[in-house]
Formats: sequence, C-alpha cells, structure tokens
Amino acid sequence: MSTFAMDADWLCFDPAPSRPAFRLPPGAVDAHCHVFGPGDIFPYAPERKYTPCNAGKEQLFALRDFLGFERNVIVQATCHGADNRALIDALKAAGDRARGVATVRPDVTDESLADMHAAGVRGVRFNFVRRLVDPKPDEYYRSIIDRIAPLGWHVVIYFEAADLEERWDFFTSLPTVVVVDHMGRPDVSKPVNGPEFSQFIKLMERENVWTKVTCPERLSRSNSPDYADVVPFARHLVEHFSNRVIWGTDWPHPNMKSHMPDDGKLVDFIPAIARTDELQRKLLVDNPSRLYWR
Ligand code: 0GY
Repeated sequence: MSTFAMDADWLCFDPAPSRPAFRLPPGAVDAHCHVFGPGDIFPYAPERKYTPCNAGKEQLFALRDFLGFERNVIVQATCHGADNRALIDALKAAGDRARGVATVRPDVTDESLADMHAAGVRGVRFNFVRRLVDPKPDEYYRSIIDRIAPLGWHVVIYFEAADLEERWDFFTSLPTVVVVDHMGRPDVSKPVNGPEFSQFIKLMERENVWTKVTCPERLSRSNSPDYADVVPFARHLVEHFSNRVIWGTDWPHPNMKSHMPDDGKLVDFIPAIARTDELQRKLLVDNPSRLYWR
C-alpha cells in the first residue's frame, strides 16, 4: 500500500499509447522524462507542490522500448525535491542506457556528487516555475554552480516566458552549458517573430545555450490533436539551432490538466518539427549523445 494518495485532479499517464508511425533513428534519446516513486519506496518530498501517480523505472523503460528509443535522460522532478534516490536507482538499473539531471542544494557533499556522477548524472536543474517551487535568489544557484562546474556538468533551467526578462542577467552570466526546458514556454498564440519569442531567440544565439523542443501538449492553445500551433516555434529552433536542440517525451507528463497525451502521437510530432533525416539525427541522436554520453 502506498502511503501517498495522488492529487484528486491528477491525470495519470496513458497506459497504452499508440505505436508511432515515425521510425526513430538508431541511438535515439528521449532526453526529457521523469520517474515518480513509487512513493512507498522513494517517498515524495515534504515540500512538494503536487503528489503524482506513481510512475516507476520499469514503466519508463517499457515505454522507451515500445516507442523505439534506445536511451533516456531522466530529469529530477520537483515532487522529489532534492532527494535524488528514485532517479539514481533508475540510472543504476539502466546502466549506460540512461543519464540524469539532478536537483541539489548548495550543501551537497563532494562524495554525494561523485556518487551521482558515477551513476550517470551530468547536470543539475534550476526550476523557476512558481507553481512548482519557491524560486531562490541568484546567489543560491551560483553557489551550486561552483560545486558542479568542476565535474563538467551543465545546468537545465525551467522558467515561464515572463521570467526571462527578470532573470536575463543571471541566465546570460552562467558559465556552463545551459539547457532551457520546453523552449522557454512560449505563448504560442503570439507570433513566432513577435517580441516575446524573439527575446528567447536572442538567448539561443549565445553559443552555450541549448533547448528542448518539447511539450507541444503543454504549450498548445488549440484543441488540434497534432498541436499545429506549436510547430512553427519548434521548427524555427530546430532549423536555426540544429546543433543545440534535443527532444523528449516528458513522460509521465506531470500536471497536465487539459488532457493526457498519447506518447506515440508525441513521437509522430517529431517529423513535423525536424523535416529532414539530418535534422532528426541531430535532434534525437547526435546532440543528446554529445551532451550526455561524452
Ligand atoms: C516538466 C514540467 C512540469 C513539472 C516538472 O519537475 C517538475 O515537477 O518539471 C510542469 O508541471 O510544467 O518538465 O515535467
């Protein structure tokens, strides 16, 4: 019996996604996904802002194999706070087929960092989304960077479009590779060449900045099942920054309220945003390999 009851309005992942029509290239990486619990083995953090359904490593690996991915990058979710045990357990079980992005605090020990590195962690995530965490002053994050930069790790940042201006000086001062989750969460009802997305493009023009062209299901404002309104944004990034984009499912899709996506259909979104074999190979194989498997 799990000691955690998921939130009353929680939408659980699709247990039987469709088989994608798009055939992923050999070596493809799902570069943004999570594991949740199970809560009775890996308890959810007391400071969490949501309690999800359990979504453990076995289910993640089954999805990986079903969709045709070879590898995963597992990103620490906020419901586990800075307790990375579920992540590390999944990384150890996957061996060389997974890498991880952890959440750490400035007082993390060198020993703990070394253990995480050995398990496959290659980055830390800084989350600025207020409905998920209570963001901290820049100095807090800088003290973490001092700890992780010597390991060659990078930083993943998750923010809403409106935060970009406020944290611009901080984001552009980061000395490591910086990977922005979900294209910086653009408002896709605005024009792709409008001021808001142009500001994000300006960030992308910095050579150390990468992005995940992920989460059409989260960003779409239309009810179109192919998330057509997100396509121009993702396509622009894939075509202009082809060496610094990666892609992932975001399974098990935390905090989706409108609907739960079919993971097979999400894979079928890829050829709409990466229209050539070469762009697909960079997005799914070359770029994530360079970032996580070097
Ligand atoms: C995502 C998106 C979300 C959640 C988290 O760590 C998390 O809890 O990242 C969200 O709710 O937008 O990337 O999984």
